[in-house]
Amino acid sequence: MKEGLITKLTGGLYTVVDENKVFHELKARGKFRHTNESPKVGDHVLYDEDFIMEILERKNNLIRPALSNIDQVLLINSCKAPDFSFHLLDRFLLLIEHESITPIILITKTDLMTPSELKELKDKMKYYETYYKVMYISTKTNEDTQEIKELFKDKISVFAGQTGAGKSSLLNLLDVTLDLETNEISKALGRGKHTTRHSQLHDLFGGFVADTPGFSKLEFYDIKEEEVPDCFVDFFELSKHCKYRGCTHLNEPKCAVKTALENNEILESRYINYKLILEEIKNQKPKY
Ligand SMILES: Nc1nc2c(ncn2[C@@H]2O[C@H](COP(=O)(O)OP(=O)(O)O)[C@@H](O)[C@H]2O)c(=O)[nH]1
Ligand SMILES: [Mg+2]
Ligand SMILES: [Zn+2]
Repeated sequence: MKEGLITKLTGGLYTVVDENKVFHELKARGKFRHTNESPKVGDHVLYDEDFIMEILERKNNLIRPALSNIDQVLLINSCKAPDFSFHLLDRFLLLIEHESITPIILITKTDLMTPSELKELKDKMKYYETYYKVMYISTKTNEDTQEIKELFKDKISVFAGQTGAGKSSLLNLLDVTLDLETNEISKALGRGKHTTRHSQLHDLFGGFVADTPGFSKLEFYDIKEEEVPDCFVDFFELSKHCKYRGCTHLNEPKCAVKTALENNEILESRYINYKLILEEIKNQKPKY
């Protein structure tokens, strides 16, 4: 049997690319029909002439969109239109960290901020740069995209971010042949619930990029309350100095996170968002 990567699924037919970049059209073996683990885009699989025989172990597994083995999420946040939100940024980071995927923060539409607004934002974003790669871009001002293109090599990447943040515009700037529709909000919403959109991986800059945005639903149904502290990487690093194991950094004495907050070593907005999100997760009703 040979090994390959699923890049596409249409009408029950899988497209699998092998190590020589040769594409094969394959069906899934019958046994997958009787399990709820059917092959999905992003899976590394073993296959023979016509059939996918085995799914190799996944390092992560997204339900919506259906994608597996994602290496990184390019998290797109616009400066304005929609306005930059630290709350949204922290929500996205939690969701991405929870799936053990590496986030890369890309701040778009820098042309819409005044120099002083942009400086203020960049100063605050320095905090995140301790833990994450942070990059700035405007698709309107012919900026150099080389550094962004280099992110993709040998990786499976997904774009995420609010509608209108500039995901499609950025992808078009990176590769004009993609020719994605931009600013088609009304159209996207009118598409109807029943049309399933399957994701596809595009061969781009030496890696693969998914064409559907990941983490489009910013809900926390899969995240347990006790998982939240570890998904805030900055708090996680400090937590080894908290007196209590499993410290939630709320009311426990001798909490390293709260000490750091008092000493201005962590961003106040980050702690506020942490508390808000934790409260939200505590109060959410189980989904049936
Ligand atoms: N001023 C400015 N507008 C942008 C920039 N990038 C995208 N836009 C605009 O923002 C709107 C939404 O962009 P789009 O790429 O469709 O966002 P998506 O929903 O995240 O895919 C469009 O009208 C774009 O022209 C940018 O860097 N600067
Ligand atoms: Mg788009
Ligand atoms: Zn603590």
